[in-house]
Amino acid sequence: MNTMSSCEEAAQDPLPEIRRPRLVPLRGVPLPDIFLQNWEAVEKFQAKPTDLLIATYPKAGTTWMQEIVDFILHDGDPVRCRRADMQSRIPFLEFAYSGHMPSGLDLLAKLASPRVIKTHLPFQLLPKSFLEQKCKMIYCARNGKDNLVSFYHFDLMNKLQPDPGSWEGYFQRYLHGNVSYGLWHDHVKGWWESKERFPILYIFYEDMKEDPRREILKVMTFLRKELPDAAVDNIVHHTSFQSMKGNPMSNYSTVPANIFDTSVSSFMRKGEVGDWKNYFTVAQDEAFEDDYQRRTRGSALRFRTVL
Ligand code: PPS
Repeated sequence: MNTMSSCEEAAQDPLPEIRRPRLVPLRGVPLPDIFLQNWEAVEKFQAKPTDLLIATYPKAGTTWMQEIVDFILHDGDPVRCRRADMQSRIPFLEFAYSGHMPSGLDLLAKLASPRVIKTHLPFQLLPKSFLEQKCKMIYCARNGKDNLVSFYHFDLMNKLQPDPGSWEGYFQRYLHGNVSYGLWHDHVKGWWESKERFPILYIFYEDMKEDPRREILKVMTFLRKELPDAAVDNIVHHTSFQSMKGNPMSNYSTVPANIFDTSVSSFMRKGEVGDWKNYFTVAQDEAFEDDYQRRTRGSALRFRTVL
């Protein structure tokens, strides 16, 4: 089996300077223009009943959940989970970039079933076949404040996102939904409300931090997978922040340096709950809280911003 990832192959080419994308609204949701070139094919994507979807707003713990799911499906075996990098093991559905990287659809076409698929799409933009095929879906949500801080640092280092500019400017744009994938509140609420009608397991990043084993067991129950305690111990260990940070198959270090500039920030940055306190001013915290109360009024969805 060829274990060299698509990104490693790309990394052997000379590295051109990347022109950062612009955001273009798709049915009112801003997306990087590079993703839209493929949109028609994404929308027509034919899911299979055995596909499992992992959906998140960006920076909400996607990679962590991907690693947990991959470990569960491979019986807690770290060797099988190192077969390829994360982008190849669990492709990113709507990802498209012409600069020597395969699209999510290209990778999915080569993947054997049962496939696990990553998306950041808000529920209303999800290709309909996932619902028609009654695919299982796991949604991972993170409190909006830490999500914002993580997204800001990611946009600083990821050249396939628009330049985030100043912290204050980014803060305001996030609150107005003028960042990739739009308003965080709409995203987390859209998936929350859909879980009554579709097979969606809704998991919180903060719960995973509080008790990873408990949340891993929830995912196993949802996937109808039983494993011995020793395998679950292995999963808890290998999916910890420290383990994943040191694992090139899950820390995105295979992404070329002209795309992820890790001298600015690393993909596995801090992995904490409450880091927002190191960035929010008192005025920003008040503005966030006011906005949050207004936008989530009437919803039973609750987030913890500290543990
Ligand atoms: S992406 O690009 O949207 O797929 O990013 P995503 O994986 O959703 O989010 C990255 C943040 O998740 C943190 N992370 C983890 N935290 C705790 N434990 C584990 N195992 C873990 N793996 C990833 C990662 O550090 C990013 O958060 P920040 O706050 O920036 O550190």
